[in-house]
Amino acid sequence: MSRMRALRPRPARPASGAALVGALALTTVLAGCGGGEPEEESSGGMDGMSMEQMASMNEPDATPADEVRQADLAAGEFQLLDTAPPGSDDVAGTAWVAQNKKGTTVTVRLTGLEPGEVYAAHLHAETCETDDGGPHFAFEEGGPEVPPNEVHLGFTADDDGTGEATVTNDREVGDGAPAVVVHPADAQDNRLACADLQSGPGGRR
Ligand SMILES: [Cu+2]
Repeated sequence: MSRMRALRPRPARPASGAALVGALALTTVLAGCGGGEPEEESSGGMDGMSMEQMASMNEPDATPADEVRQADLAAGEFQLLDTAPPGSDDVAGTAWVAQNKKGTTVTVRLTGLEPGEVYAAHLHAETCETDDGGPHFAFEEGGPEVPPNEVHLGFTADDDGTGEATVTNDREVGDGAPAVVVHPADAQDNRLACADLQSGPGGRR
């Protein structure tokens, strides 16, 4: 089966100004979430990242995971976690992970978010049932806790409370990342929702 067409770019979809800025910033921002030095964590965001930097962990022109051809697709519905901040009851959404020889694409889409709020999402190494997803997935454990060794997404919720992000990584995560967790970017410990990834009925398509 040919995989040549996998991850072929599609025509750019309409993107918000913020998303475009984010795409430009992505090439220079590789700082990430989790495991930062304590003195850096006090500055608000993770590892001293600004909200803008976190919102830039997004490739709005990339083919979303659920549209990647010739890939193994897994998906999961987000479930609210007990650690979700008050007022999050309407949050719902889906995470998709597509993998093929060219690597991994992750897409999250959510509704019921706080308009204008910045969110982060990561691939996690445990299922939602186990410590709400456990630690971040890392290609090399003990390596840098930032992309490309981890898979981080960031986005700003639209006026209607919807949010979407897609990121790509040139390695396959295999079955090492069973869950995707969403956090408010300014409150990483308040895990908002978790999605257990299940392989789709169609498998590779
Ligand atoms: Cu996370």
